[in-house]
Amino acid sequence: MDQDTALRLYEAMLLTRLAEERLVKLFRQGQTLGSVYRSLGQEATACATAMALGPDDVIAPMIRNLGSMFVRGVTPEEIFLQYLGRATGPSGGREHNNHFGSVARGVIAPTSMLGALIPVMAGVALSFRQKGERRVAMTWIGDGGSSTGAFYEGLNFATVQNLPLIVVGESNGYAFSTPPERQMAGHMSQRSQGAFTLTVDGNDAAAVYEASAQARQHCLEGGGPVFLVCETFRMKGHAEHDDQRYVNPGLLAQWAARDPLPRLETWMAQRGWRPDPSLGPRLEAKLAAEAEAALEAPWPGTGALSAGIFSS
Ligand SMILES: Cc1ncc(C[n+]2csc(CCOP(=O)(O)OP(=O)(O)O)c2C)c(N)n1
Repeated sequence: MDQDTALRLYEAMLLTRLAEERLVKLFRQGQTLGSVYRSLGQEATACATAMALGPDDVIAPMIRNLGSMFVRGVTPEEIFLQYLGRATGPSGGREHNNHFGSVARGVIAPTSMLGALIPVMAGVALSFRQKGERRVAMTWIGDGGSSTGAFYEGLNFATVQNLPLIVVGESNGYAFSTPPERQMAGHMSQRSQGAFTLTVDGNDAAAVYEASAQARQHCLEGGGPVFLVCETFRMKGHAEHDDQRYVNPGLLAQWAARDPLPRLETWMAQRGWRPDPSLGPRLEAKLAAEAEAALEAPWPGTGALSAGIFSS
């Protein structure tokens, strides 16, 4: 990873953390329409994977991959409007959190149904192969989500068809309150069904970037899909309404010591690369202003109820 990429990656990860912190403030003020889903501690798994893609590649994020959307050019302003349910937000108040896509920026809308995006993205990858385009599709799945039928069907199809699909496995310790040993036999990395599999420290942004670049190359060379398993940890509850009392605090402390942001800073410092010290305060000020502006944005009118709905 070169200096420019490392600095951009650091900025995307910091932006993700600070934007989510701002969302938590809005949640505690009762402003968001639902709960807030954090990717605290998983910013490298979301951002460094997307950062290794080319501009024509397509992603389908899940709930802990807000950072991947920022990498593709989605703005915090859009995210605030969306969480606040405003008319000027990406889904006009019909959905909340990060549930919206942007075809122009190569983002397929996240969906709640765990695993469902894998067959969708296998289809996207199939279209690339049919058109002879050098592009890859990427999506993410949690350890819990890897126990769904859709995960198996999608990855199996991609393997049999030799498709340029990267499935990022987020091995992050819990699915709601269920640890992996209560819902799967063996380790997530054993669920690849013949796809080329890489396992990486998901909190080491440089390692995630290199593995993702390798995965992309593997796809572009016609090697078929890659299952890229990132070892990481969900540092918050399922969402802000969940106080994660079922997680051993010692485990959280162990993983806090592996926080991906300071680790990337150290990795960069070893190469003499340093982010601009004013970056954090600048991002915070911008996010605060954007959140304020989003609070002033209009609500959808009643006419929005029937907009976009087919009736005959
Ligand atoms: C098919 C399906 N089953 C159940 C759910 C309800 N559900 C939403 S999130 C979640 C846990 C997800 O855990 P995991 O995939 O490990 O991701 P994490 O939240 O740990 O990042 C469940 C069971 C769902 N959304 N979709």
